[in-house]
Formats: sequence, C-alpha cells, structure tokens
Amino acid sequence: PTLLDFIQRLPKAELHLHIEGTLEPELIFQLAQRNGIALPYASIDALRAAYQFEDLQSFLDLYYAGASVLITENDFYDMTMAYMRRAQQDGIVHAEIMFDPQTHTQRGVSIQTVFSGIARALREMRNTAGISSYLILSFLRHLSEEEAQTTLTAALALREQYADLWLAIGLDSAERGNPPEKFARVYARCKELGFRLTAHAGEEGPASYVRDALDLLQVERVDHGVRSEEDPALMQRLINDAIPLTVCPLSNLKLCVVDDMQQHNLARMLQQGALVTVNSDDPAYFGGYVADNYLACAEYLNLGRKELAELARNSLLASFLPANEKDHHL
Ligand code: ES4
Ligand code: ZN
Repeated sequence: PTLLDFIQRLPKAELHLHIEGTLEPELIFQLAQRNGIALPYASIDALRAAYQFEDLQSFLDLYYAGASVLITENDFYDMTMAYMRRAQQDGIVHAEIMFDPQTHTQRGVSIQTVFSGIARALREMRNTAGISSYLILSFLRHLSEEEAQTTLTAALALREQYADLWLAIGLDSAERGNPPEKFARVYARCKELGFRLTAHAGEEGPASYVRDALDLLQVERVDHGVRSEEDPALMQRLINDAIPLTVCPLSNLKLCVVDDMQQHNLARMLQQGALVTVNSDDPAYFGGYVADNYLACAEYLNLGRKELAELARNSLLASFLPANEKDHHL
C-alpha cells in the first residue's frame, strides 16, 4: 500500500482537535447563508486565501470570525458530523474533541445548544461507525478567571446529560500573557469535580508555562508542549513521567512556531523517549487532517513506518480511554 494508505489504516486517536477549527470555508458559507449572516469575504476561495497566519493571534481572529456562523443545534451537529466522517477516513478510532463554549455563549448561543448539537453527532458516529469520542470543555485563556468559573457552573448543570462524553477540561486561545497560574483555582475546582485535565502550553509560550501547567494546574497531558525542549530538566521530567504531548506539526508550521517542517522537534522528542502524539489542531485552517500530519512527519522528518506506527500507538496510550478499551485497539 501507499504510505497514505498505511497511515490511514493505523488505528489511532485524535487528541488535539478544536471542533470549531474543523469548519471548512464551504461549510462556513453554507451556514452563513442558512442563518442570514453576511460574511466579509466575497467567496469561499477568498476566505481560504485569507488563511495565511503570522502567529497564533492572527489565526485566532479568523477562527472566532468563522465560528460566528454557528447558531443552531443543527449547525453544531453538521460541523461535528463533517469532522467525524473525515476522521473516519483517516483511521481515527477514538477522538477527544475540544470545544470552546465561551466562543458561542458570548454571542448569545446557549451552552445547551452547543453541547446538544456536538453530542448528537458524536453519539450517532459511536452507534453507526463505532468511533468513540470524549469532549474536552476548553476555557478561553484571554478571558477572565471569573468568566471561566461562570462557564463551568453553567456547564455543570448539563453534566449528567452528557456524562458519556464530557470528561475533561482544556485551556486554549492566546497563550502569551495568559499564564497557567491565571486558571489555577478553576483547575483545582475541575480536579475536585473529577475531570481529566489538559491545557495548551509551550506553543507560543515559554517552557515555564509547561512546567506551571503541570505544577499549578495539575494537568496530566500537555497540548503542543513543543517549547519544552528549551528546558532540558523539564524535558527529562516529561519523559520520566510519560506525560503525553499532543503535537500538531502542520499547525506549528502555519502559525510560524517553526520556520519549516524540517526543523520540527517532534522526531527528536520521540527519539528521546517522550510520549509524543500527532494531531491536527484546526485542520480546516492549517491545511491538513490527521493523516496529512503523519504524512508531513514522514516526509520532512524522515520517519519510517515503524515510527509512524509508534506515534499511532502513543495516541491510544495517551488517550483518556480506560485501560481495557486501549488494549482493545492496541
Ligand atoms: C488553537 Cl493552535 C491553538 N492554540 C491555542 N488555542 C487555540 N484554539 C484553537 N486553536
Ligand atoms: Zn490547539
């Protein structure tokens, strides 16, 4: 089989995926029309042509603008179904999906609408395609601690209704200037409530943010974490404690976290024994779904089939699945 076939046939988990980042320009236009929303782009191609980012913030501006077409329960369902069908093609057997309720509640969309549409698609795909999934409710770190607490309280009213899916908490959006310590109390509350914990750290922010995510937020997994290498003692800790890093190579390239793919440190961290995984982050914006990310690693980092299989295996090991379900896939 071709290398793409080989990659697509590896059973794998997607662990770093923002559902709002899967909105393709075609669907943005379709939803805008359905909801009577005017877009500041003349065409699908004009919107796609705007996807040239110089840093995380320049991307986030377009990502929040794109998400503004999501109004109804059906919109969230359609977005999630489109992603899950695409993930199925890439051999995803389990997806841990981040969603940003604040992006929607700030626009007057209820948190129930957000949960309901996403969950309906995930349950349908679990029942019809056998793909399992979990939801990671992520707080926007550019907003206040108080706003995160209010969002958590509102979401907790729905916890029983979505207990089969929502089991983890994440932290995303603008990293620099919004360090982990800002959310220490929110995370302490989430841990007390029994949620699994992850957070973006060490994407644009320094290695110290990764250390603080571990020490102050008590996360068990780090999203991105590619700047951890700048602190060798931290890197050794990640290796010794087998703390997973959910790395997103094409994202790092598009957001200029790395200058070119050959310089990405994923292969080096894997070689050193870190529990690194390959993920797609915001595939509609970064030019590739998960198999494209594996393919880019193969091509630019000279990873062979053995290493690609190891990365796929790592994704299942690093998931929040119970041990018996991991074993079933491994
Ligand atoms: C994100 Cl790449 C990235 N980093 C931080 N927050 C995000 N939200 C969506 N994509
Ligand atoms: Zn991300």
